[in-house]
Amino acid sequence: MSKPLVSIVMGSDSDLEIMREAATALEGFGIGYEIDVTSAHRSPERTADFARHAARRGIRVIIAGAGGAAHLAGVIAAHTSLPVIGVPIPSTSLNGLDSLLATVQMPAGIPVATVAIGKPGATNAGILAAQIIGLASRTLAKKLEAHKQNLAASVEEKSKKLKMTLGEG
Ligand code: RP5
Repeated sequence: MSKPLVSIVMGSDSDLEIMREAATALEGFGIGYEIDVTSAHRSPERTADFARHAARRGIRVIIAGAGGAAHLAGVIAAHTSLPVIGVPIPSTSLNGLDSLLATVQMPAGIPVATVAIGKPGATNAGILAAQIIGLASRTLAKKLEAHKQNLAASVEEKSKKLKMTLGEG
């Protein structure tokens, strides 16, 4: 894989099934990434060290997923000027509403770009990271345009199938 430009981190290995979706999206755009576990609460020093050193290691965007009292993205954003995308993980009995509110409600001055709860959010985190990196890469910008065209084509396809099913085709 190419040099990692995106760092995907998560509060626990139990978040991996969801956070894999961010990795899959990045792979689709040919963007190198690294993936690891670090916790805002269980390993605060490791988390701060990671955030402080990410930029000088060449990382351009950080995607952070956590569940429950989900402070990981916010704590990372406190220690770096890199853009941080937060993915709320539905890992408690509150089904991710807790993680969403904990991740999105940052005080003014420390932004975290928070995406939807769970797998759709993780996918979008990967795409958003690609869009940020794509600002400085014509090749990547073209891949992002193609992605939108593919989405539009898939809707046309669904429309045709629906009409066939309803006997209107
Ligand atoms: C959070 O607590 C993690 O991000 C995870 O979503 C949740 C549960 O972690 P485990 O108890 O499964 O390690 O910090």
